[in-house]
Amino acid sequence: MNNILVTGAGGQLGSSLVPKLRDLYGNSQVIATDIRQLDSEIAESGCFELLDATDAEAVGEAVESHQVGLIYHLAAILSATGERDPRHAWRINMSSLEAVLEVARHQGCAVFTPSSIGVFGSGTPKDLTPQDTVMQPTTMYGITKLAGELLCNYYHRKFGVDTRGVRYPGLISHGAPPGGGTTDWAVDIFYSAVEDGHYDCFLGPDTKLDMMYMPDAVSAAIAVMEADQDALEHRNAFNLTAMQLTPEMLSAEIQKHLPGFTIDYDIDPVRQAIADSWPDRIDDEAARKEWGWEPLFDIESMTKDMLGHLK
Ligand code: AKB
Repeated sequence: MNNILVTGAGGQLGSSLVPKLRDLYGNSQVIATDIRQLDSEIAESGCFELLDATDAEAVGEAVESHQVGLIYHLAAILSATGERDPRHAWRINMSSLEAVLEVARHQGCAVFTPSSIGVFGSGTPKDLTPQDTVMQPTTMYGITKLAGELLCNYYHRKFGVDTRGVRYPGLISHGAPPGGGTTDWAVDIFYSAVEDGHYDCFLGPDTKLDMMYMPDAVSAAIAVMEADQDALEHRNAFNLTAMQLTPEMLSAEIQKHLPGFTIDYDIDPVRQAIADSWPDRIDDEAARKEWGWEPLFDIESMTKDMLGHLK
């Protein structure tokens, strides 16, 4: 098998995906890359390289020298950070994807690119949001993710590149922290619960969003790339969800384990507006049908596991 290269390996998803890929395919088969030096296990358990994913020449050299056949392109600016500097978000998200796709086209690699529930916006049905529906994102992050889905479809149709991807909901994990997302509250709440017994949430108590526990997100990224090509109709933008959470629901679940835990609300209008523009619950039937997607974790099992790790 050809080797696998991961961009943004030190991020929230990459830091869980790389160890799993190394377990499955071997330490030396998985080349972890990031724009910054990592001092985590990822840098020590296999090959690690500094790589700016917006630099097509550097990506090309890394792919060629390591005989890479599959790129997991995870490097991206998330929704809340993207609103602070939208031009930067556009530049990083689009130029890195373009660089990776061009390299894949010339060197015959498959590409996994995570999209997001951030592609939805005003006019999208909020409950059981269909796979194919109105898409008018209001954030720069959502715009880049939607443009990315279309660009990946284009590279597949026009140049035959094997591009695939999923629309992730908010990801909950106890590894590397998320960096500047709107769904970060669902990670922060656990750390604050364990450290301080209290959390000040930046979204309102009833704000409902799709979420997923990291082990399911990692399995999905691997499963969609291993799926039979011929069975895939949607390729680059599979809706995926595992649970729908509000801050009130998750704090009640945490209180079952930590009865003294309290929550207050200190709403950030920017992130609240982003959350309000996203669906309450997306329909992931296409992923279930086309490549057998099925999450293992729900709110109860995820909360127990998270607290077990953090405590
Ligand atoms: C974010 O909040 O920006 C991300 C996402 C849902 O894509 N976690």
